[in-house]
Amino acid sequence: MRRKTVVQVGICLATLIMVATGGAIAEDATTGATHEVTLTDSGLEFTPADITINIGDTVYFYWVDESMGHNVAETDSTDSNEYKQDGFRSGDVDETVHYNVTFEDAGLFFYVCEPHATLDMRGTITVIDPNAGPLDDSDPDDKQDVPGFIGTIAILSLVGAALVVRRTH
Ligand SMILES: [Cu+2]
Repeated sequence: MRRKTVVQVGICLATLIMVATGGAIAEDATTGATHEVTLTDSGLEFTPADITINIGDTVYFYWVDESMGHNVAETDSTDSNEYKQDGFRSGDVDETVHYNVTFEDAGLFFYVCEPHATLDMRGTITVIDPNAGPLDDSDPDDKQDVPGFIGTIAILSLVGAALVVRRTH
């Protein structure tokens, strides 16, 4: 009876570790973090103007009671001042704006403040897929080692449980 309990605990532990590992991987895939972009004191620059985020993350553009009205409008390229058809856009210029955009696709996105585009009031958002692997090759095995290691522990737990089962017979 006691041995049976040990087996059950072993299997439970192995299952828990595997579930926990799977959960951690899933969490990495959709972080859903929010990144704030606001205006500098001059009110004529976005800050941070260039950000890198993960797929599924949200960029929160905001400013409150600015002396001038601003907006956010996606453009085609880093030197375009024209709103890109069907791109993201916060709406008409306003002294106070709270605007969220969630990015579901990897890529490089450009935006301007429409009335101040000619003053170079613009920014970029680089959206990366965290599961596509590292951008550089500095630590290519880093991420794979962790689940591999935990997976090994899970398997060892199962083997241990199986050994206990065998001994009881
Ligand atoms: Cu502006």
